[in-house]
Amino acid sequence: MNAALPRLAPDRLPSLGAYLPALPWTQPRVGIVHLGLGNFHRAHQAMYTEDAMLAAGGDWGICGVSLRRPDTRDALAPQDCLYSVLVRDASGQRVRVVRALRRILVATEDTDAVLAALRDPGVRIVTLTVTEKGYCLDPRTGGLDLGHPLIVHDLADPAHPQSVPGYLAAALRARREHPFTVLSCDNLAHNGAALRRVVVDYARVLDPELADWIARAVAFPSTMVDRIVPATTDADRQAAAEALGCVDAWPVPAESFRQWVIEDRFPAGRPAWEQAGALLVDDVTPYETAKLRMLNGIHSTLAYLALLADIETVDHAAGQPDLRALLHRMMTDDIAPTLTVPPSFDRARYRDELLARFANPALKHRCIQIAMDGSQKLPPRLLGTISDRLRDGQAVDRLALGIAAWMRFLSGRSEGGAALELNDPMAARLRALAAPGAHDPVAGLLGLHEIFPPTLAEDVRFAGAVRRAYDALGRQGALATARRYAAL
Ligand code: CS2
Repeated sequence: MNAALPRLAPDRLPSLGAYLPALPWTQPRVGIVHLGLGNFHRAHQAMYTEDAMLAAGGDWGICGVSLRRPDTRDALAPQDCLYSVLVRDASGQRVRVVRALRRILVATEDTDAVLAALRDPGVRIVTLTVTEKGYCLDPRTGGLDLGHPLIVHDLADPAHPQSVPGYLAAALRARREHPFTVLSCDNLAHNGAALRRVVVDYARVLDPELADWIARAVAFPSTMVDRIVPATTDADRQAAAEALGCVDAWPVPAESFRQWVIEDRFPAGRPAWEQAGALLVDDVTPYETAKLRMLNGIHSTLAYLALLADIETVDHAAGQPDLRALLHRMMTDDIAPTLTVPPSFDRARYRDELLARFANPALKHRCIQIAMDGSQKLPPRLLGTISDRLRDGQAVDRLALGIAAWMRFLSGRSEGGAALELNDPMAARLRALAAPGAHDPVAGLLGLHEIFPPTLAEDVRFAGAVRRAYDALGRQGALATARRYAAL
C-alpha cells in the first residue's frame, strides 16, 4: 500500500467531492444488517441503498457481517468503513466513494455482537450475499441439509450459531414483536423462498412454534441482482490511490451496468430503492430465470471452456470467435426459448447486451473466479434449462457441453498443461472422481445426486450428450469442440 498517501477517512471527504454525488448526505443510523460482506454487496446493494437515502433519506445505514474471515473488516475499519467503487468500461473509469456501510462485524470473532446487531429493533431488513453454499441446502429435497456440519453444530449450540439459518432463527426468536424482513441477494432460483425454507426447517427442529411463526409472519421476498464485480487486485488499489489521492485498502472494481429486481414485501419498511433505479415487482421469477439461465449459465459454460483453452479472462474468452459463436447459438436457440418473459422482453436484445458486457475489456474478470463452486452453481444455472428442454423433447447438446467442460476442468489441468485451481465445497470428491485415470469420470460425477437429480442423471439423452461432449473435448480440445457445437 502506498505509505506516502493518507488513508481514505471521513476527514478526507471534503476533498473528494468529485467522487461523491452532489447531494446532501447525513450519516444514517444502521437500519440494515448484511450477511456476507463481499465485493458484490459493496458494489450493488450498498450503492443502491446509498442512492436511495440520497434521494429520499431514511436511516438505512448498513452493518456488514463477514461470516468467516476478518480481512474486509481489517481493511475497511481504519477507513471508518468508507471505500471506493471503480466503475469501468470501454469509455474509461469512474470512481465513487461509498458511505452507506457504517459498521463491520466478524462473526467468527464475536457471535454475540452479530446477534445483538440482528436483534436491534432499528434493524428492519437483513440482506444476504452468502453464495449458494451458505444456504446449507439439501438439493435433493430443496430443504435444509440437517447433516451439514454447521447445522449439526448450531442445533447442538443454538445460542452460538455459525450458519446462516442458525443466525436468522436465533435473531428472529428475539424479534417476535418487530420482525425484520429477510432479503436474499444470491444467485438462486426463488432465493427468498429457498432461504425461508432452510430457516423454517432449522427452527422446526428446535422449536416448532417458532418455526410456524417464522413461516407465517416473516417476509422473505425474492430478488434478482445483477452486476459483474471482479475480485480486487493490487492494480485496483493502485488505481484507487491515483484517483483519490489517498489509500483505499479494498476498492471494488465493477462494470457500469447494474440491475436489481425486488419483490416488494417489506412490512417493516425499506429504502426508496425505486428512486435508485431498482425495479419493485410482485413476482421476480421471469427476471431471475432470465438472468440465471442467460447470464450465469453462459458465464459458467464460458469460464470452463476458456480455462481448458488457457484463456484467463472473460473478455478474451468472449472475443474468441469459436466461443463467441457457441455462446450466441446457446443463448439464441437453447436458452432464450425456455424463458417465460413479458411480451416487452426482447430476448435478442438481452442476449446482445450480455455479450457486450462479457466483452468489456476494462474489467479483466477472471474465469477462475466464475469457475469456483461449480457443484453449487451448475444446478440453478444449467440444469433447469436442460430439464425444461428434455421435457419438451428438445436437444441439449450445447448445454451438456457446459457440464462436460466442468467435468474436464475438474481434472485439474488445462490443454496447455496449466494447473487449474479447484475451489468448491465438494472439491475432494470431485477431484477423486475426475482425476486422470479415474474409472469413467462422467458416470462417477453424474452419480453425485447432490448435483444431478437421479431423474436427470439417468436420462440417457442427457447422460449421452454429456458423454459425447466430454469425449469430444478430450479428442479435439475446447475451441474445436465449441466451433463444432456452435454449428450443430
Ligand atoms: C458470476 C457471477 O462469479 C460468478 O459465478 O457468474 O458473479 C456474475 O458475475 C453475476 O451474477 C453477475 O450479476
